Amino acid sequence: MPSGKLFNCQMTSCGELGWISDIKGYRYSETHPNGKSWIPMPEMINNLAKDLASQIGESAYHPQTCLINYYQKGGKLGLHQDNSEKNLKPAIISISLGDDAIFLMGGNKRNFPTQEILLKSGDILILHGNSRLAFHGIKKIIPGTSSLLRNGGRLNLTIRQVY
Ligand code: MD6
Ligand code: FE
Repeated sequence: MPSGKLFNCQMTSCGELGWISDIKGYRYSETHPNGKSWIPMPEMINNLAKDLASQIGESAYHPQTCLINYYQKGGKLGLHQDNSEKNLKPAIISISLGDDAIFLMGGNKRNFPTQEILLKSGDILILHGNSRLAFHGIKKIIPGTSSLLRNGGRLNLTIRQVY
């Protein structure tokens, strides 16, 4: 994180861009910090995202990157707003896999009340329209609630159109 602290989850990306974070801040980059291109976004993820976007009226959606978060026991993600995208209009589409998580859904200001939402493996959550810039986070992971992932934990895929 820009503060120098580490995230309480592991992150990488696939697609033409990837989301990175360091002392200089949060941004999208065409390359991994190791200098290599990100691996391509799997066609199945790309097609699923376009199909979901069209169901919420975003028929021109271009999935440019998928941020991959992996949480193990004790993993969490503080309340944040997804605002590193150059174009803040397109939806962000999230797919949860593996262990259950308690997602916190807030409002458009950090101090607005939050609501807990249980996200289970296979759940899709979309931030769009008025909720696109809502504050949200992961309060906790509930270990041992899914046998999908061989080594346990929770994977979250968030598909984004950046430009
Ligand atoms: C997670 N998700 O579910 C974290 N961001 O692990 C997010 O931060 C998120 O689910 C934007 C849109 C949907 C999300
Ligand atoms: Fe987010």
